[in-house]
Amino acid sequence: MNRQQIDALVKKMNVDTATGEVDARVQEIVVRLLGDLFEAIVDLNITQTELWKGMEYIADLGQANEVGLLVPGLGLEHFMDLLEDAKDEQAGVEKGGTPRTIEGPLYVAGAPESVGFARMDDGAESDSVDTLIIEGVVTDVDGNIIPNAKVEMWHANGKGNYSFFDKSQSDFNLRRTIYTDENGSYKAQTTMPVGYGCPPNGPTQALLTLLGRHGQRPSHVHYFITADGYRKLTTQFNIEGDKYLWEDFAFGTREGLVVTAVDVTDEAQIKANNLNKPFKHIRFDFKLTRDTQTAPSTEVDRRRAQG
Ligand code: MBD
Ligand code: FE
Repeated sequence: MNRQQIDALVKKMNVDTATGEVDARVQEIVVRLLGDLFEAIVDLNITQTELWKGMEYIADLGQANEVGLLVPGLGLEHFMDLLEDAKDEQAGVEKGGTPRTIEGPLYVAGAPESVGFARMDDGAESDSVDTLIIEGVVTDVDGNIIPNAKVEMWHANGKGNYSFFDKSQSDFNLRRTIYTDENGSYKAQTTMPVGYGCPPNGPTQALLTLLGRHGQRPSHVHYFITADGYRKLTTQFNIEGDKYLWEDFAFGTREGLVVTAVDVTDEAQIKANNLNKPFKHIRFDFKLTRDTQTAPSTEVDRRRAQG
């Protein structure tokens, strides 16, 4: 069967059979994807057994709640970011903004809110994991400070696990919303994250393994930055020195999003931060692009956990 015959068949079965109201967009996408799939089945000689193994895989993926993990794992989420970058360029969005990168599957809405400063960790790892101070400013692309910007942060613990998904952690551990103060600054006291690894016995890792791939991410911290008059920024920083920094299975690491965690041993600085041991320090500033009539929306409507 050639593509023309395939398209005719898909149309006969899924367009001509419509007896109710049609969602034109859904129809357009389904018809296209079915045509592409049928064509791939022909080209690759995909057997009935292979088809059903694939369908069973999708079922398993949903049941394991790993759809949001496979999407970045296959590079689909990063691919969408690259397309958005190109759209921004085309639309003449101002240059110099902090790069976007993937949201990933582990955001939870409803984290505790504060202004200027938050402690993110519940103290459970105070003795086993380095303390980390993260601070920075939110500005426009010209460096003008943006007070009252909403800085949402989330990251893993010292085992690479995220609260809510890891029920051994307290509610909202390592998740906070900090509004920038009158100087456009935010500051967080937390613990050093360790890179995430896909559940070793889950369907995502099973497929990655068949592709000869690992399922590891470097140590990172996620952000949503929201401010009136600016475009919502979804991004993260990745920490220099991690073995997987440029081998992220989810392709989230980007130029401009790599930070160094600096060791601070100076007693005065330890005291100034109300700490009792050396800590690590990361500075991460944000430059937001102005929202305009022509700027593409950066809001993504997707299912997210509510804590
Ligand atoms: C993560 O922490 C993450 O950020 C992504 C993209 C995928 C899996 C776990
Ligand atoms: Fe993550």
